[in-house]
Amino acid sequence: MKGTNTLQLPKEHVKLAIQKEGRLTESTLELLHTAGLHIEAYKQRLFSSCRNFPLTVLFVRDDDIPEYVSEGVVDLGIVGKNLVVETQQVVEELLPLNYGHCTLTVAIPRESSIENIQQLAGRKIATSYPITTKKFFEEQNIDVDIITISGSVEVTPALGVASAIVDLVSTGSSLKLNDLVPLKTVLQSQSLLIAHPASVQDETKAPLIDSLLMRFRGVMNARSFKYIMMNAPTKNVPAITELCTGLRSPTVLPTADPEWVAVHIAVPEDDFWNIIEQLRILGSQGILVTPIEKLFL
Ligand code: PRT
Ligand code: ZN
Repeated sequence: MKGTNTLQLPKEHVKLAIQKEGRLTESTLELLHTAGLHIEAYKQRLFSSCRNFPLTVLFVRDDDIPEYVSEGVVDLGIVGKNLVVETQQVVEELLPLNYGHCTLTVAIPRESSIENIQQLAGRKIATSYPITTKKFFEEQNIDVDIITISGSVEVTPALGVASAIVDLVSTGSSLKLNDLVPLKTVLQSQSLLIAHPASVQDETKAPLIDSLLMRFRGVMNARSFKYIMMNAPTKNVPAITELCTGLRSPTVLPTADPEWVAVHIAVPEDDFWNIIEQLRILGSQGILVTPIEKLFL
């Protein structure tokens, strides 16, 4: 699109597949909503159009998302990395979305005499992730007998079906409940935005995908920073500036008292408490913390 046509919306929509009902659904819908994408009510529907962006959202089972994306049925998908790896579909991983965190883990009964994965050689391993599990043990040169189970993998050791399992773990309470303990991590997973490789090259779709990426990054950056306003002794501004990593220097504003300034900074959520402590040591007062709605770096 050029010149006077730039306001004209492209006819083609970008299609995004998300999980219809499950662990990723709520966070995914929240991400879309916070990114300013208004999706119509979806409960009974296969797909829904976005009111204010040329985007159509498809609601499907998460297992089908990697294949839909690799086949180009949809341009984009949001799905756990665990399924991207397991399904071995060719997709582009555009952006980790920082929710749906879990680990694919080898776990054994608490009472088991097994102490390391080498001792699993020749044993039966139950999993819903046979491909990832096979690859993992092959890479370690350990010959195991993999049994594919579609659900409730964690009960198989108690039933005598397997000596160990490979399953997703987040809080670990399911392992505990079944008297299992983790032995080794196979894969760290979180939800990912994935794309059909040709869609990111397509001249109509690529700018729309870029625009969605920019919005998602804006939401994610905002979540990982907090905005802090405070009064600080003027003499400590250099030390306060040093504390502030990641984003550009703090904004420093004069106050009626030349010995004091007002300082505004964005600090990373991960380091937030440490920075607050340091700011207090540096004599800052009236520290006001606010969430950031969107942040474009
Ligand atoms: O119906 P559909 O096929 O769409 O959904 P599903 O039932 O196959 O998937 P769902 O909704 O259970 O999970 C969707 C995605 O969430 C997974 O593919 C992972 O990427 C991610 N995820 C994050 C998890 C977990 N955490 C998780 N804990 N998926 C499954 N679990 C299981 C775990 O295996 C255990 O059985 O949840 C149970 C509780 O785990 P703990 O460790 O919290 O006790
Ligand atoms: Zn599934």
